[in-house]
Amino acid sequence: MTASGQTARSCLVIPALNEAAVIGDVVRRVPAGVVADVVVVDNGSTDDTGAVASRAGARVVVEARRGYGAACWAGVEALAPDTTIVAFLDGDGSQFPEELPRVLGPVLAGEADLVLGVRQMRGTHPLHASLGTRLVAALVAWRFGVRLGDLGPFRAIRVDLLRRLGMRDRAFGWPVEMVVKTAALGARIVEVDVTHAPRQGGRSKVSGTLGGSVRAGYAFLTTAVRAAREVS
Ligand SMILES: Nc1nc2c(ncn2[C@@H]2O[C@H](COP(=O)(O)OP(=O)(O)OP(=O)(O)O)[C@@H](O)[C@H]2O)c(=O)[nH]1
Ligand SMILES: [Mg+2]
Repeated sequence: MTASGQTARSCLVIPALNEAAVIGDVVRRVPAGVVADVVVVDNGSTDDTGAVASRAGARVVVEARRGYGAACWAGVEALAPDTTIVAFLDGDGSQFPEELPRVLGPVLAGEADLVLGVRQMRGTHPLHASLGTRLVAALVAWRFGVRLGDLGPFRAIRVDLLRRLGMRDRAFGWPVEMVVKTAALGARIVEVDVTHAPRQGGRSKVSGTLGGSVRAGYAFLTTAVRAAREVS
């Protein structure tokens, strides 16, 4: 039961594009009994991502439309209708599935509507990779008075809130849109520390390169401005 008296059903969605080298390990590291369902959303990988994830025990959903947000949304649409909380983490092994209880905890306790994992970086992290995040955090603080230390991908949200947000971005602005709209609605955001390691194999699609970071940063900011306008 959650603090609100509702029976909680937590599920995990993992977007994955060509992560065959690591996705099996990520799925196997999800602690037993913490989530009712692990959904890996494969966007037409050209490697064995789907088969590896399935062998590791995940339910694999295929989404033809490319994009991080398209994959996350397809995962949400594939959840059982009685799912109350959905968590997200990446399929590249950067986050630690063992830390899922920490990320789910404040939502389960009825203390948060959205929990954001604040990345505690292991190893070097290029400055350019956090530029977009910093700009969006500044916008959210200025516009909605909500101070955030990070906008990382490891997070958990109440499904009823997520459905109210009217999520539109289907690419890398998706996580930003979620945070900005949640802040704009005045819903409760709680931050918890999570470990963040370099990807454990495979190739970067987003922020691993300078060009990728600039593109992601630009997408973050335009999404944030649009989301803020849409809700307020
Ligand atoms: N389904 C789907 N997943 C994607 C897509 N692009 C990226 N991903 C996944 O989204 C997650 C984040 O992408 P990454 O390439 O790790 O981006 P990043 O974390 O900014 O960069 P790294 O420094 O390489 O870790 C990974 O699990 C990818 O497999 C996509 O178009 N569709
Ligand atoms: Mg990554």
